[in-house]
Amino acid sequence: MSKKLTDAIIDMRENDALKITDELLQSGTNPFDILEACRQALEVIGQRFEAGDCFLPELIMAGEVLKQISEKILPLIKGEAKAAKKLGKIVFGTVEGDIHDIAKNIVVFMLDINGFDVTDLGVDVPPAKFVEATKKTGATIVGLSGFLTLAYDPMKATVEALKAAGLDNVKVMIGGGQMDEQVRQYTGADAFGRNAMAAVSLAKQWVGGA
Ligand code: B12
Repeated sequence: MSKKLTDAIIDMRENDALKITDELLQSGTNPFDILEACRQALEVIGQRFEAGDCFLPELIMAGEVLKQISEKILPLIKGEAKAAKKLGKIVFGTVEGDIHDIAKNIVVFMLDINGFDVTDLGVDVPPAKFVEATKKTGATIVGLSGFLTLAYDPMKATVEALKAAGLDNVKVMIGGGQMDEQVRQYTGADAFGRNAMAAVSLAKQWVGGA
């Protein structure tokens, strides 16, 4: 059934994808399995886009479907796992020049329901804005999301701007499509996380809660 969802998204059958999501939820499928089915579909669409087998409208449509599906799913997860106490403050955003936000929204959501007080700065966030928000909130963790190769330099610039502002003790994590350990080294961030759960465990480690 999850495979049916992956195929519906890949084939751009938007209504089918939403219907299958409802059916999966009704049959008690784990919301995380539904998100994984979506992720796989978007990976295929991304590869097709890269190969020139599909174009921007398809990319936009796939993003739109995933947004609608995550809006259906995330509130259900919230019901399950709302943590009572705030473990720490985090400033989060998609870096300058990058507007991919679906993944960021999932990570912010997971941090929130796991007990963190998250300030979400949105997308295309310049380094100075991260610095300003970190100072204002007193956050001890900054999360940088980015999907483009072009996001490497803004990530590096953000890490440098935090240091230049005297926020050396603030821990920085990065993540998103093209990010990996090599990019982490390039940017000078403290850690790279592959998915939302990795973001949660890093944050818990950093506040001493895991
Ligand atoms: C959907 C999509 C879009 C949508 C975005 C919609 C939105 N509101 O987010 C739209 C259509 C707007 C778009 C635009 C563009 N896109 Co685009 N897009 C994608 C696509 C298909 C999926 C991304 C996605 O949301 N995946 C679903 C998420 C949920 O899955 P996930 O990554 O596993 O999520 C986890 C991790 O990312 C992690 N995570 C994310 N952030 C963080 C942060 C931290 C701290 C941590 C720890 C973890 C973490 O946690 C998430 C949840 O578990 C990717 C291909 C891909 N597979 O990545 C291309 C892709 C990223 N796009 C690409 C490109 C080229 C573009 C455009 C430049 C196209 C164009 N010509 O205009 C523009 C860029 C616009 C800009 N300035 O940003 C390329 C990038 C190539 C590159 N090397 O830079 C990709 C890789 C496609 C490809 N293969 O060519 N895109």
